[in-house]
Amino acid sequence: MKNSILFKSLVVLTVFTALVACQQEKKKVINFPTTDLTAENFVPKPLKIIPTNSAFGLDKNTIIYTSQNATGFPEVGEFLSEKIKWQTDLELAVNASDNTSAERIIFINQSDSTAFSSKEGYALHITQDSIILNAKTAEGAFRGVQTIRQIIPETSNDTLSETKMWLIPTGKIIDNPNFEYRGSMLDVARHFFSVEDVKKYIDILAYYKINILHLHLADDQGWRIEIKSWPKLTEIGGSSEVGGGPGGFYTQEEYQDIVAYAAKHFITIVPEIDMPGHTNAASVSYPILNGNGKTPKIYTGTEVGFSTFDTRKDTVYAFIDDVVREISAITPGPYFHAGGDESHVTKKKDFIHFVSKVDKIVKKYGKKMIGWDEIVHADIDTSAIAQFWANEENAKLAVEKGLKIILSPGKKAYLDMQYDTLSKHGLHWAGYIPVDTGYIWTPERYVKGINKENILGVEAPLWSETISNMEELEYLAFPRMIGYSELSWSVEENRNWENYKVRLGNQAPYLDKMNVKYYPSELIDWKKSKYTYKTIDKD
Ligand code: TNX
Repeated sequence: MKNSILFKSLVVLTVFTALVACQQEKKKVINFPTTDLTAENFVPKPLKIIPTNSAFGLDKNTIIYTSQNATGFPEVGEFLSEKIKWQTDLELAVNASDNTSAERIIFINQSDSTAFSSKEGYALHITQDSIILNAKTAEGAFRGVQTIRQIIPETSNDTLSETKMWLIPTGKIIDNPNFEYRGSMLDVARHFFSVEDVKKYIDILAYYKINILHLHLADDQGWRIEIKSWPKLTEIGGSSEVGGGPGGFYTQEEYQDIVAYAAKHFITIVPEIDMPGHTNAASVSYPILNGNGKTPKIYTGTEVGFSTFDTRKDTVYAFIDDVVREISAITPGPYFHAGGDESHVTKKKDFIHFVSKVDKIVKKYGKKMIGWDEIVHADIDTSAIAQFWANEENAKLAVEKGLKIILSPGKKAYLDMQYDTLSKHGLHWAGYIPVDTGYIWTPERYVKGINKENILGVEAPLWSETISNMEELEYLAFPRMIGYSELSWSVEENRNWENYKVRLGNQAPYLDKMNVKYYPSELIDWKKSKYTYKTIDKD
């Protein structure tokens, strides 16, 4: 009896040992180094990070799976695979049917969990075998994918196993944006920027979870979007820019290409036609629109405030109806920006009359009107949004009227302000904005009486009077734009300059690999990387 028990035990032990050996044969136990997920260089900083101190070894056998029937999820998986290839050269299969070789997986899962307070929220659970990204929508999954990209190290560890492994710290991340509108504006009117330039800007914005790109499409010096019913706008109005350069414009197809590219990155394009001031290029093309009593001429200087539409002419509103209709038809986002700033030669009562009428046209085409803070004086209802840039009284009035506010204070958030007196490009009418000044302010408390619930979000405008190519654009936009991403995504308790500046310095490898000529502010200890900026030859 005793013997038989012993025998049985021996058999069980042998089988068990064999099984374990078999398992180990299949899956080698790797001694991962101790990690700390909280010490990673995320920008913007996620809401909650809980480290578990081991590592997920991203290698060539990792497979990406996604919920397959949830809209947009497989595409987000493809996007991640493409970016992992760019970063590591690994070619990871997405939703492969043969999964026998998968030792580690990244699973992008649609989840209706009530824990996600917005459509952009997501949760990441990283263990030694899997990275599970849960999100309610593809948009949330896309934001989570940026977080994964940010924690893939620059170099692989080649000693732990026979395959190269990029070690990702394990733990949990729960994340959700602080503001729903997190934007940048690009002025393509003062100087024109090509579709390729705009796409590169979108690539970088998306990496930092920005979700709005506002395009300033018309100003005194140029009209940049084809309007089929008014062809001279681009023929004449598109032919000039500041300093006398060749200008340019987007055909409707090119604009749609930008919109689609932005949509793939879950970025909404906000088109702006600035009016009734800043309209010289439109009036040169069609002098009947002009209301300043002078003969319009092509303008390549940088003064503001001299132009206006004739606000009492029916033709002007027929024109605006066509422009808003054509642009709205090719803009899937909910907003149309109608400008409204610095209309110094429009009488106040005419301005009020004009903005109220334009608001109705914008609504007729299914969009919400955004305007610079001056629009608050018009008779508009609470669906309009005021973009605060200079006048606090206007912003307060907007809040009293029940409008939401986009914060773009010139002194803090204007990307075209110089860093200091030595800056190569930029203006300084609102002051100098070194990298710390641009980051150290609290949108939630910037204007007394304007609280979190009144604020739709933060936008950093890049006006282009002093910049005419990508290198110059990058000099002003980066690194400051990265700080605005944190100011708009991360909650106040998670924002801290001393902590941020270290994470910012560690963005250098990404920016270098993206060939971004950022301003190497001396306030930041920039991490050395193996990539250096390459000048791109333009013909
Ligand atoms: C003010 S901000 C402007 C722009 C200029 C910018 C230069 C705003 C609504 N108007 O027309 O380009 O300053 O910083």
